[in-house]
Order: sequence, then C-alpha cells, then structure tokens
Amino acid sequence: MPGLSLHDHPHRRLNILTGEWILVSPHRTKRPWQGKVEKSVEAVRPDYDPGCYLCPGNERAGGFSNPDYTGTYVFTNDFAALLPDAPTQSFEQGLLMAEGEPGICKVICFSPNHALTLPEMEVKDLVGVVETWQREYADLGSQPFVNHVQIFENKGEIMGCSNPHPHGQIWAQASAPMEAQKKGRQQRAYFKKSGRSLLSDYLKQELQLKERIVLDNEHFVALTPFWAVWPFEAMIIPRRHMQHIGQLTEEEQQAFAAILQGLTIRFDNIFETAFPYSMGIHQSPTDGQAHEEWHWHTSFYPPLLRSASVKKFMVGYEMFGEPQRDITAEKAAEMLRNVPAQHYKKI
Ligand code: H2U
Repeated sequence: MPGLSLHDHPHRRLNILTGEWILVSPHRTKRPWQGKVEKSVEAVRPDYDPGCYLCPGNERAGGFSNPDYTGTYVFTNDFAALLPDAPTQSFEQGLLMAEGEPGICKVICFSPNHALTLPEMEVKDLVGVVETWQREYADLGSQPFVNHVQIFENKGEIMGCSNPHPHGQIWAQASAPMEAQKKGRQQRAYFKKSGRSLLSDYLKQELQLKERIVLDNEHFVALTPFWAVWPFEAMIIPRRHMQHIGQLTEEEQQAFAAILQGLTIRFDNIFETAFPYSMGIHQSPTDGQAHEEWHWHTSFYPPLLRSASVKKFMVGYEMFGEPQRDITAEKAAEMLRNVPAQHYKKI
C-alpha cells in the first residue's frame, strides 16, 4: 500500500481556525464531467439606475432617500435583522433556551457607480472602502452593548444578493456569533500554548511551501487555505499580527486595498464573469478585552466550480457528514495564479 498522497488519495484536512475537519477527494477530478457548461451572458449595467435603491439620490424602503454621495455611503438597514432595543432577557423552559439579542445592521455602498464591482474599482477608491470599514468597526464596536462586529459582502444573485450595486453589510451585536467563537477558541488555545499567533505561524509555513499562495505584497498574503471547503476559497492574511483593521498603518491600508483588488480580479478572470462570493472580515471581539490571540483576516467563500454557472452545492453528505471537495486547494491556487493579473474587461 503506497503512502498517503494529498494529491491522489481521499483524506480529511483540519481547519485549524475552526477545529473542524473537511473531506478531500482529489481522485474524483479525473472522472468525466457530463454536467452543463454554459457561457455566461453578462448584462451591461448603467452607471446610474433610477430604479436602484442604493444609487445616489434614490428612494429606499420606508420613504428614506440616499444623499448624492460621491464615495462610500453607510445607512442603517431598513429591514434590519437585529434591533438595538431588543430585550436582553434569557428564556428557559426545560430544554428550550433562548436569549434576547440586541444589535445594529448597516448597509455600506462601496461606490456611487452602479456599474462597478470591487475588482473594477480603483485602489484609491478601495482605500475609501477600507477606511469606512475601519470607522464602522470602531464606532459600532464602541457602543456599550456591541461585542462583535461582522463586516461582510454577499456578491452575485447566486449568493442571494438582492442588488448588483456594489455594496456590503455590517452586523454588530451583543454576542459573538458561532464562526467567530470557534475561531476565537482555536486562536486562544494556540496563543496560550505557544505565545504566538496561530495565523503568523501558519503564514510562515505557507510562505515556505508556496503551494497555496495566490499573490502577496509587502503587508498581506492571499492564499487558498489548506482546509478550503469552497472550490476557490481564499483568505487574505496580514503579515503583521494585528487584532483588527483599526490597527492598519496608512501603508498597510493601501496594501490591503491593493490585494483586495488583485485577488478579486483573479476571481473574475477564472471564468470571465463577475465572480460571486460571500466575503467576511473576522476580527477580535469588541468587548473591551485586549484579545492578543486574534489575528484578523478576510475570508472569501465563492461557490462557482466549473463555469460561470455551475456552482458547488453544500448538500447531501455535506449536510449530514462534513464538507467535501474534489479539486484541491493547491490546484485552485495554481489556477488563480495562472490567470492574468489584469481584469478581463480591461485586457
Ligand atoms: P443584500 O444584497 O446582501 O441582500 O443586501 C442588501 C440589504 O439592503 C438587505 O439586507 C437592505 C436589505 O434589507 N435594504 C434596505 O435597507 N433598504 C431598501 O430600500 C432595500 C433593501
């Protein structure tokens, strides 16, 4: 029996950030594919859409109007999932338990231009987005009842995004949600044991191996994590051990904007389409503690698998067992490295 090859044999990989395992089946990429492969037809969008509730000057739900904004624009979600004045009491009845959860939900328009997406924006405008994220993390995090701030973007209809206007969301709440809790626990245990940040040591190893690096700059590295679940799942990790985006120097701000652009351009170039994904920034809780163990990072979970329209579904075994993937993280990184660094619409 030959030894285990991570490129040929079924195996499980550990996500060191969550403590969860995933199943990898690299041998399956050799099977014939009989599914649909469609060429995507992308509608050309105008710079301004009079019917868009995110464009400058337009009306939103509930009679609110957007100002004639020129950079980013943030407003409280008109259909917020969390409300600041929700009661905080606990409910317990035998095995039934619940807790009131106050919070704030905001929407952030990345640009006034309806036609753009993050990879099509200039780095200087992406710096404006980064600054807005920094400001919101600080402002929301300083609210006495807010202990966690989740910044994210849902992009593309396939991900349930309601509007193509470039935008993201921020949910701030009293409790740390489950994903953040898992990551906090793993990072804390590692930091306690070694005195170093889990992601600093992970980054060191990845930079030596170079198998999963997609691109990097002086301050950030974009890679497909060893434990990636989604076909082209990626992470952006700052080289410096920092707990949150508020700690970025001006130079790091620029570098983050640049790598955001670089990675999302590569995503778009894989299938020459506006690559859908859910992107989230995981940072230390805003509960007033130092949280030295935290090393903030940005994760991208894109669903596309074989073409602009064939997506991976997390169903069946994944629902009842654990996540599974065929194409390895190493292969995905190689594909992302091999596409042009310039956006396909501009070539
Ligand atoms: P998504 O595209 O990721 O769904 O985000 C858009 C958000 O915009 C969504 O959460 C909000 C929705 O509640 N929204 C408003 O706040 N006002 C509106 O007029 C329409 C949509």
